[in-house]
Amino acid sequence: MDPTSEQLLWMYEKMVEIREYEETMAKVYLEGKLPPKIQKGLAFDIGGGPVPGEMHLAAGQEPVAVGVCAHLRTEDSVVGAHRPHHFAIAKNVDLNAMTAEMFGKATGLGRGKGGHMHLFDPAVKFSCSGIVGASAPQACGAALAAKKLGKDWVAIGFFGEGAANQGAFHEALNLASLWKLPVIFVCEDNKYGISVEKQDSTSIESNADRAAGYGMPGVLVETNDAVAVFRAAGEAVARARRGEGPTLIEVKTDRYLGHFQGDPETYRPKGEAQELRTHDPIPALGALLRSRDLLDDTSDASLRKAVSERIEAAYAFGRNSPYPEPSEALLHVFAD
Ligand SMILES: Cc1ncc(C[n+]2csc(CCOP(=O)(O)OP(=O)(O)O)c2C)c(N)n1
Ligand SMILES: [Mg+2]
Repeated sequence: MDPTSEQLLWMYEKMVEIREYEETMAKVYLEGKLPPKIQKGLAFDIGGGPVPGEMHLAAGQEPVAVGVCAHLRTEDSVVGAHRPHHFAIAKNVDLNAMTAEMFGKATGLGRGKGGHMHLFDPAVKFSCSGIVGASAPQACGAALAAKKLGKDWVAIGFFGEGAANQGAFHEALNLASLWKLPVIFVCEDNKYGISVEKQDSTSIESNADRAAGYGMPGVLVETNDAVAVFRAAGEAVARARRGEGPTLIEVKTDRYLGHFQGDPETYRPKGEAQELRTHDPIPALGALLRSRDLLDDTSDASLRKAVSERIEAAYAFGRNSPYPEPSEALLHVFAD
C-alpha cells in the first residue's frame, strides 16, 4: 500500500517537527551542565540545568516512527522505549505536557515525576519506559485488551536491536503468535546498543528472521526511508486489524547522535555520523513531495514556521510551568 498525498505530507511535517523538537532539546539539555561545573572538577553534571537526567535523542530515526504511526488511530496503542520522542510526537502526544515532563514540572504528563524516558499519555494511548525490552510484552498487553474488548485496535511495540536479545522480547513474540494478538513489533536497528555493535551482540544478521521461530511474518526494511517503512507497516497493521495476528518488522535506521547526550562516542569510527547524515531521510522525502508538486519553497517555509511556533510554545510552557509541591512527592506513584 502506497501513502496518499495527505499521508506523505503528514509524514514530512512530523519528521520536521521531531527533528526540530530534538535539536532544541539538545541545546536546552546542556544548560547548567557545562562549563561551570568543569571548574569544580566535574566534566558533565547530569543533574544540572532545567532538564536533569539522561537524554536519548533519535535524530535520523524519524522514518520508523512516522512510517508506522501514519497507519494508526487514536485508539491504537504505542509503546516506546528509552529513546521515545519520535514515537511520542508521531502518536500525537500533547507536546506541551511532554515538554513539561522533561522539565520536571507539575504540568507534565506524569506531573514531573517521570522525565524523558517515562512519558504516559492515555488520551492517545502512548507509553514508554527506560526498561530495555519492556515494550514488546507491554504492547502484547494492550493488544490482548483490544482483542478481549472485540475491537479492531492494534498495538505497536517499538524497541532497539539491542532489546531483541532480551528474554522478554522472545516471550512476547511467542505469546503474541499463540494468541494471535493484534500487535506489531517494530525493531529499530541503529547498529548500536549503547557502544556495542549489533554484530558483536546478535547471533543473526536480521532480527526479522527471528519471526520464523514464532510462526509470524518477519519483514526487513533495508532503507531508512519513511515510504518503505509505511509500506511494510501498512501490511502488518491491516493483518492485525483483520485478526490474523502479529508481525515483526526490523528497520535499518541511523543514529546520528551519541547513545545519550554527552556520550563521547569513542567507539564510533571517525566521520561515521557525518556520512550517515548525507542520507538524511527528511530532505529525501521533501524532494519526493516536490517532484509530485505537493511541496514548494513557500509551502515548506509556512509548514516549518507552524512547526517552530508549536515547538517554541511547548518549550515556553515547560520552562514557565511550576515545579510540583514537595508534599506531592509520594502521591500518584502507584495509583490515581
Ligand atoms: C533491562 C535493562 N537492561 C539494561 C539497560 C541499560 N541500557 C539502556 S539503553 C541500552 C541499550 C539499548 O540498545 P537498543 O535496544 O539497541 O536501543 P537504542 O539505544 O539503540 O535505541 C541499555 C543496555 C536498561 N535500561 N534496561
Ligand atoms: Mg540500537
